[in-house]
Amino acid sequence: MRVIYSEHHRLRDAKTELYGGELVQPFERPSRADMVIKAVRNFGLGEINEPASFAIDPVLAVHDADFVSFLETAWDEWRQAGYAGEAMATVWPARRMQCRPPRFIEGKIGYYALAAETTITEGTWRAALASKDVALTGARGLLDGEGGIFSLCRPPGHHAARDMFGGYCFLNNAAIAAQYLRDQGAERVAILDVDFHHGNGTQDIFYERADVLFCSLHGDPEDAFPHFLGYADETGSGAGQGYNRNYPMPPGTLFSQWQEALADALAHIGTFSPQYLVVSLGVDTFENDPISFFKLTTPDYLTIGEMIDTLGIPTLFVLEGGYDIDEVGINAVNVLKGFEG
Ligand code: Q9C
Ligand code: ZN
Repeated sequence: MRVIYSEHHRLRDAKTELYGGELVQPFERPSRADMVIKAVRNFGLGEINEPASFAIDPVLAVHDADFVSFLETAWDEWRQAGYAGEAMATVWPARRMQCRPPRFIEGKIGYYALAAETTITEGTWRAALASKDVALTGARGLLDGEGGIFSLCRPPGHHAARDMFGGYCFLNNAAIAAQYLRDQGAERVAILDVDFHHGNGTQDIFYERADVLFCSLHGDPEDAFPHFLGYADETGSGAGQGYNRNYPMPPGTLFSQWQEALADALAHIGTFSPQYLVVSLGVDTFENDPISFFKLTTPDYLTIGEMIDTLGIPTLFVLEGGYDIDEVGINAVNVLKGFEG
C-alpha cells in the first residue's frame, strides 16, 4: 500500500495544550507522525510519497471562506495584538449571545473555536495545508485505480467543522478528500470514523447529504470529548436523513463490543455501496491511550483492517488521533497490514 507523507507536519509544534486546568505539552505532537512513519518503514508497507500541492478550492468545497481566512491570519493577528503566548480561545458566543465574528482576534478566535485546548501557532496553517495535500494526494491515487492508500495526515482533521477548529484539528482532511472524490465523479462516498472521539466535524459537513454516508464509532459524548455531538439519535437531516450513524460506547469498552459496532457499520456501508471508502483512522481506542477509555489491544488493529477489507471497496486511510507515542505506529500500521493481508 502506498503511503503519502509530508515532513511539513513538523510546522505544527505547539508548546501548550490546556488540559485539566494546566498548560501541558500537547498530546498531539510531531513525534506521533515520526513513530507512524517509522512503523511504516519497519514493516515495509509500501512506497512513501510526498504529496502534490493542491489549490485551495477543495478546502473551500467543505469549509467556509471566512473560516479559512481566519486560520490563515490568526497567528499574525494574535502576535500583532501583543500577546506573548500561543493563540487560544477563552471566550465564546454562549447561549443567547450574538453569534457573529467580531473584529478583534480574541473574539474572533472564540467564534471559530469549538474548544480551548487547541492553540494556533506560527506554523500551524502551513502544516494544516500540507496535511490536506496528503489527504488529497491519497484521494487522487484512488481515482487513478489504487485499492488502498494511507495518507499519514498530521495535524488530524475530523473535529474540524465547516467553520470551527479544535480537538487538535484545523482542516477536515477526511471530509476534503471525500468531497474531492465526489467532485471528481464518484456518486457515493462513505466515511468510516474509527477514532476514539466522535467525528463531529465530518458529521457537521455532511449531515444534510445523502451522497456521503458517515458512520462513527466513539466514546459516548456523555463521557467523552467533544461532549456536545455524537449521540445515537443523530441520524442526518433533510435529504441526509438516514445517512449519519453514530455508535457511542461507554468507558471500558472491549474489542468484543467495539467489533460488533464495526460489523454493523460495515454492513450499513456495504448496503450503501459507495465507489470509495475514506477511513478516519484514529488509534486512540488503544488500551494505554493517555486521554481515552476504550480497551483495544495491538492485535485487535489487525482484525479491524481485515474486517474493512471484506467490503472490497477502494479505501483511503487518513490518520487522525492516537496518543500512546510508543504504540501509535504499530497500531496504525496493523490496521493497514490487516487490510492488505
Ligand atoms: N479529557 C483527536 O483525537 N481533549 N482529537 C480531550 C480529555 C481533546 C482529540 C480531553 C481531545 C481531542 C483527533
Ligand atoms: Zn481522537
